[in-house]
Amino acid sequence: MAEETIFSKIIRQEIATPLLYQDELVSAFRDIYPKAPCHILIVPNKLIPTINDVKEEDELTLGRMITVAKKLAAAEGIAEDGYRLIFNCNNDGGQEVYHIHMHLVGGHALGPMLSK
Ligand code: DGP
Repeated sequence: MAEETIFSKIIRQEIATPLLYQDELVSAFRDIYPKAPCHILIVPNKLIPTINDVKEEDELTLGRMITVAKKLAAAEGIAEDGYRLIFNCNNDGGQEVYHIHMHLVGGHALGPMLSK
């Protein structure tokens, strides 16, 4: 059994992080350490520790994460200028919270995709 993270508590609203979106599959809330003017995390309600743990049965949830990202980008007013969607996986990918999440970042030009 994978261990729950702080994200499960946010999803269940056991801690007071405002939700920007929630449905039966996914939730979204602002990143606590924003790396850009807009930095939102879109997470499956179900605990999936890493992208390596994704199963075919999760495809609907993963697709929903993208359609929710699209809607939130429009709501944030950054859709036309553009934004970036990021999944980090495990140590080399820089993953810190082991409950998969898609970062929606934008609000200014983000520059090169990777930097060290
Ligand atoms: P990653 O490195 O991809 O695992 O990103 C984890 C992100 O989660 C990081 O940008 C900071 C954010 N984060 C960690 N703890 C919390 C929290 O308690 N609340 C919120 N809103 N964001 C958090």
